Amino acid sequence: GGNPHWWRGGVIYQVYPRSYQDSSGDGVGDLPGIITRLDHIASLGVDAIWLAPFFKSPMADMGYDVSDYCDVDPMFGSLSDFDRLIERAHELGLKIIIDQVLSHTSDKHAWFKESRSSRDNPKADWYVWADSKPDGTAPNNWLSVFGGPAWEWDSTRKQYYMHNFLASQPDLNFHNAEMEEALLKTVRFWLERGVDGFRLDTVNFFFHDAKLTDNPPLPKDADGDEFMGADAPDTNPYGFQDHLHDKSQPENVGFLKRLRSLLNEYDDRATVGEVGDGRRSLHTVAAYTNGGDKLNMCYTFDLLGPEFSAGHFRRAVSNFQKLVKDGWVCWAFSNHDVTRHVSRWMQPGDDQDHLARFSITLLASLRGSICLYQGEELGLEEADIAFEDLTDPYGIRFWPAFKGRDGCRTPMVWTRQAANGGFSDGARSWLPVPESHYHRAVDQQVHVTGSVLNHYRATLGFRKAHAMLVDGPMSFLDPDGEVLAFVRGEGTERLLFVFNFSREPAEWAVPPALAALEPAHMPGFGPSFDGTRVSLMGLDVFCARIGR
Ligand code: TEU
Repeated sequence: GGNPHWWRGGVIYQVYPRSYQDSSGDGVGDLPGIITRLDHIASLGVDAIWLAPFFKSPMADMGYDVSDYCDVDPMFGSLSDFDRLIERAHELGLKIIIDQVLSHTSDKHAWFKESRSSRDNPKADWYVWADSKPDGTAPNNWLSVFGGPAWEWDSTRKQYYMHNFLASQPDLNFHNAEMEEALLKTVRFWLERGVDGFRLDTVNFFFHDAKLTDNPPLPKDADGDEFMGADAPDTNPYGFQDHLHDKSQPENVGFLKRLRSLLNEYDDRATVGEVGDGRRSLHTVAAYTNGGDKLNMCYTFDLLGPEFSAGHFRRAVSNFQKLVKDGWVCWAFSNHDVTRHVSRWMQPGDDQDHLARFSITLLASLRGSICLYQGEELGLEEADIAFEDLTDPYGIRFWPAFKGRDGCRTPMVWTRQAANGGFSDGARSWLPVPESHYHRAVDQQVHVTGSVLNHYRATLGFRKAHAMLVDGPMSFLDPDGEVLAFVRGEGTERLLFVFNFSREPAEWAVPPALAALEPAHMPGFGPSFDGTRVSLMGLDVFCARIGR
């Protein structure tokens, strides 16, 4: 018997298969390569791995354009490689979560080929087709996240089809029950293969407004729950645009319930949805996770943006607590879509390793599950990629205003002295390994006390050893200020955390109610405590057990 709640408060490690380990020498990572690196992942003390897409795909959006949901792209290996990966991961006590890109397919998917062939084929309604306006223009003003209109003209059907992302990623029509059935069958395929759960891509984009209503211009600063995007220009690195296709349709909830029933036929499976829209994102998380009959948890982009301040974290986390009742959130600071967090948050004069240690200590103290992105355990910074080397269509389109997402997708660095940092022994890796990453390779850190890598292990170990960090309540002690102080846990099991976000030293007075503090040693941090006051350096952390 397993633990049905393994996901709740768990630590998920995201692997980007293209960039983890190449075993074939073609310069692209693959599943057999990942298998050889599972020991590294297990040594971090994480609970699960999220594998970004490895399905058959023309790779127009690096695998987020799937042409066959039930097969592995030959670039990444085979289904039997996948079976071996799951088996080995399970032996090591690691769960495997795979990425399901259900909102859209590739235009090379057999379903779309059929759908676009005529207006009356059996799959004619599986995608979102619409006639032009009488003047020949697109059906409405919806825009694609990746720029331009959300509509593409098809000369065979003489109709437009909708796409929230690239034109080569046509949107599936969730209003079609047969399509939904077919999609759920592909999900079952992976459940049968033994996956422990799913990361659901763009989960708030599944249904579209069937009336195809024009979007009004987005109001600026509409409500206090917006952390990002409120001052968005027409296009920004996070993809928010005026007239963005209206998402979070109410019908989504019904689909998520059907998906949950499917998962409930199997033991201990879980879902984490990606809510990729900053506007009202926490309301969406609440709608999708409260009640225990839809998604297990969601992640948002609230902590994946440029803001790094006590106020921002206090607001984001306490808004979540207000809205998300019995639902659950999964916090992340980095992923394959955003600038790596040390680069996002670094200020002149900051020590990169120290910022990396501060960040994971913060992340590991939060209520919710947490998600790490490969390479952050080495303190890797965003790579600067030359325009000639770009592969991300989103970056190629908006360069130089937005340089795209290649900078966080460069290969893992394993061995300082090896070609391509040990990622590939081929002549050339698909993205270059940045010169500045070599000295952070795993082999350079693994035996060094206090390295970022060992700090990650220690911090995740600390989280695991303190049950209240995994699932206990969280309460903030100050309404504002650059020091973020909170208590985790209740009764006799309580921990106090004090984070100084400022680069200047700070003093924090312990509230009289918190008696008998017993400081916990936090390696890498050096606050002093005289019984009533905590003196912190810039970017310092204090942690203490609270006595009775
Ligand atoms: O991302 C959805 C999403 O919201 C992103 O467009 C995000 O806003 C942007 O990447 C921030 O820079 C998912 C995947 O994570 C992403 O890699 C895919 O490109 C996208 O869906 C389309 O499938």
